Amino acid sequence: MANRTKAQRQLEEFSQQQSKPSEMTTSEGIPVDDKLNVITVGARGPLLMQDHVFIDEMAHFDRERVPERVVHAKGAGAFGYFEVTHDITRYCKAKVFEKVGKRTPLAVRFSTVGGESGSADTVRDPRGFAVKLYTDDGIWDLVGNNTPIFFIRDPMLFPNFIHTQKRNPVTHLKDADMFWDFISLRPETTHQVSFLFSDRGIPDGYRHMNGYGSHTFKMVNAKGSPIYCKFHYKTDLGIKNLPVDRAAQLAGSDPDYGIRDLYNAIAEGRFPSWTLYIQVMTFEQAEHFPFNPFDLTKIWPHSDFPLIPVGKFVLDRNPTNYFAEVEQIGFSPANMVPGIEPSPDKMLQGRLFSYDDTHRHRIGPNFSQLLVNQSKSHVANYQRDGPMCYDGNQHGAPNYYPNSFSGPQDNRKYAQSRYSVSGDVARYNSADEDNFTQVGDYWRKVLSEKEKQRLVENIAGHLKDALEFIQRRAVSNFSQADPEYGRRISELLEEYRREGKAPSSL
Ligand code: HDE
Repeated sequence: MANRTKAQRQLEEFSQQQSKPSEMTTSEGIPVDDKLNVITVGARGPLLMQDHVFIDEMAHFDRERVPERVVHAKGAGAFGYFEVTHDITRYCKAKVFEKVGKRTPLAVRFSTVGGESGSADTVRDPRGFAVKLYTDDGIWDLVGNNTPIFFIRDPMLFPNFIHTQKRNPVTHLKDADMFWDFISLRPETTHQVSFLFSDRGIPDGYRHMNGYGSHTFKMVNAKGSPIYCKFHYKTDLGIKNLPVDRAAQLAGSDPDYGIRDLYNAIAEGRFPSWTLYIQVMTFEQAEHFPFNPFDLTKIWPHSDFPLIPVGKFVLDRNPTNYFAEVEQIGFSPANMVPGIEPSPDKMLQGRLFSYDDTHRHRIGPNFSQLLVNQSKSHVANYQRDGPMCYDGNQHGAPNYYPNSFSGPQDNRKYAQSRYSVSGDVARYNSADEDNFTQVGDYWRKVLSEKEKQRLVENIAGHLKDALEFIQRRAVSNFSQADPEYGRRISELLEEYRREGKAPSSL
């Protein structure tokens, strides 16, 4: 059995590390006499309530699962460090970038988005790429994806958009009408959909894909000068994607392909790494940028805003326990450290509340006390109690502020940069803010002929299952990006129809 992988050998290795098994106890540490037989009245009689060994086990078992994430439920996690390789202190005062060579511990969770916790890793879906940096100034979470853009630009649409990726409430099946109805009604999705159905829509595991903070953020330097920025983390292993047929085969034969690949690579010392870059845009440049620089459906062209290298993310440690360290990890885009601030990007703003809120529901209000979520720098505030408070509850410190008894003090030096805004308070419709220019550029300038062909085949192969009026609306959007793009999809759909594979035959 010499060719078993590290993941397959996990139990053997545990066993080899034990000199002898430890003594079994109940959850309160009381030694257990027999864990194979319940207490009964006579050999065939009923059970007794006094069998605490049995009830302790069963009651805990009944509560073993926390709710899975409403999106990004299936994932893999690992730990490592961020190392600064280039000085960016002229842009940012965050301690994490303080000096070249500085290392900050980090945790990463990769995920698919739409599927449940047991779904296959090799589906066509964006991939989550969330990074938790345990900095000297508390936790900085960069909760990104493997795409520099997103489907929508107004957070109001998010829950409904996600519903279209989930199951039809009647049939409990994924539903092409739901998906393409929404997509075609909201043309701002065209850019991200063109990415999703390209080769990059099915990455080969998690090590061979890039990550992006996606949103526009703000960096502030020690003098208090702000600048807008974007974060890109590019895989040092090079991009690798799975061909559609191989991905489909793996979905059946090895649905945990991504988790396994990451675990074995790290366990065998083949540590994956990513180079972190930033793009920066001054406030003045932002005013003259031809697009809204806070629109998450747009990129900042590298030719105008070149990538500036910053450092490396390295993953060199597997979780020691998946549930404790990956299922219960909680990321939040609201966790920004001094020197990093939100931009007005509506989608980013819309996320700032949602994540901690879902953690309070999913894990519990004291989720930040769990080891994996704990800040490595000190935490001192006036929050107390709540379910599962286990860390000493801030001991004898006063539980109110202000106070005269040396409780923790706030400090104005950490104030965020000031900026002024004006405008009428209203719901602004952003549906038509140039949905197609960048998609057209992508079609004409980025994709090779073979990539174009696979893209239109992937789209038509999925869109064919939607009703014809929805197909037509979707094609019209692709055509507005580039007439050839729409025409080629339309021709393939026509072929499907001729072959009788249109929805009426389903
Ligand atoms: Fe998320 N997203 N999201 N998202 N997201 C969640 O938080 C949400 C968005 C992303 O590995 C949830 O803990 C809103 C963009 C990742 O644990 C939830 C909006 C991007 C992960 C949530 C967005 C992301 C999540 C579900 C729009 C890329 C997994 C469970 C307004 C830039 C993190 C959870 C992990 C998870 C909300 C859009 C990335 C419900 C409201 C854009 C990588 O809170």
